[in-house]
Amino acid sequence: MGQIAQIRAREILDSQGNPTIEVDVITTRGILSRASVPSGASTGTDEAIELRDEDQGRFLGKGVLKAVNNVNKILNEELKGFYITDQSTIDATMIELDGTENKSNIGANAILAVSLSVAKAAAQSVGQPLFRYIGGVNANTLPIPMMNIISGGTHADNKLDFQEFMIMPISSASFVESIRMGAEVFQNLKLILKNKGYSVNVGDEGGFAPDLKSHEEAIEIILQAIEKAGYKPGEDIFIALDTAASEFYDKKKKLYNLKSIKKKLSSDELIDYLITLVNKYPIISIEDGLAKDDWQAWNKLNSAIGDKIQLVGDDLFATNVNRLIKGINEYSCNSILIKLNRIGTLTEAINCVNLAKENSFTTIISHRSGETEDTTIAELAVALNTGLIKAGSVSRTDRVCKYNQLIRIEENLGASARYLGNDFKFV
Ligand code: 2PG
Ligand code: MG
Repeated sequence: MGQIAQIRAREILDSQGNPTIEVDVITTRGILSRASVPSGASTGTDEAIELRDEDQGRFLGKGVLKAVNNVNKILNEELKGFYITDQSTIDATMIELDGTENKSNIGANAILAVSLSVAKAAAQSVGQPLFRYIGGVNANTLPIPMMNIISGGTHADNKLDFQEFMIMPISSASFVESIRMGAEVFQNLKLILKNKGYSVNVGDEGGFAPDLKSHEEAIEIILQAIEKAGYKPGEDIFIALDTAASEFYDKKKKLYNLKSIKKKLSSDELIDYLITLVNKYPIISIEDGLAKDDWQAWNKLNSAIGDKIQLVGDDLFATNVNRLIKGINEYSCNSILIKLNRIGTLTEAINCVNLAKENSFTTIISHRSGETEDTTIAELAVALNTGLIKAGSVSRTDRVCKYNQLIRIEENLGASARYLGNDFKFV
């Protein structure tokens, strides 16, 4: 198989113009692999720490030279000689070397970049695609793409409180067809927005960020675009929201400050508002409908509509297993968003997905708002048969590179490929 001969890190740029870390792993058999890590807007208390230099003289303090140095000095020295396929031992060794709960010593960004690069080198060493190496013979499910085509919240400079308005193509028989459907809706949405005099500039995740007046208007415009593209909302294509409610939650007053409707809502009122939207529109999934510390309200929302639609914990769980266990025990929701950089190693991410699945949660592999050209999340979605991926809109290469890789994976799988589509639990 070969062993680790050298690990080499460098500082590169992410899609938002911020520095991030890239790692090359070279094996004793001459294999070279490369992985880089993303970065997001929301950060929580229970997640792995992205190590930044805090040197205001470089990249406004966001440099990652400390993390680079930790890879080149510590991890390179300590991991040399490990068998490249010994992923779980390598990940466990890095966790031990770091010695903290949240990977703040070496940096979760440094550790994750090595972890992913090791997996890629191992896959190459055994001559298998990454999804097959990680997932084994049963890895064959292509995920439903959750495409963010209108942005609001902290991701945009408009009045929408909710962060993401997504579409989920369901009725197609293949992933490649679902991407076509999504792209057709996107192009029609562009025409409709233009006709209405709205901006069609795209935001961080490649979706539009028009200055719409309300969440309802955003949803209705998307429904129009779906129809204009020749599809039936609620049959061919469904709507998913990421309200990212922690971002507009006033923790002290326990109120949700919704600027778009000029109202401060209690948890119960926000739940009612979400239920009204679900009853009115073909919404099949809501992510972070409530704030991450509003646990009781999560249980209320889940009890009310958790049997009908997918309720996703993103900031709620921060891809943290302990928080997930609490959510399972308290019946808080029915789905988890998996962000690799919030947990920090491939092994832990796989364990988190497995725990969620064992408890009948759906699992969504997710990008971050700051991405790179790395397409590991596409491979992982198929490897773990999650059936769902969130990778942004159908524009900007940092987003579409994930979808394009899934198109290639589907082609590679040939007749054994399966698209989750209508088998999605909440259709
Ligand atoms: C989210 C993510 C990705 P960020 O909230 O789900 O869309 O955003 O990476 O900025 O946290
Ligand atoms: Mg989110």
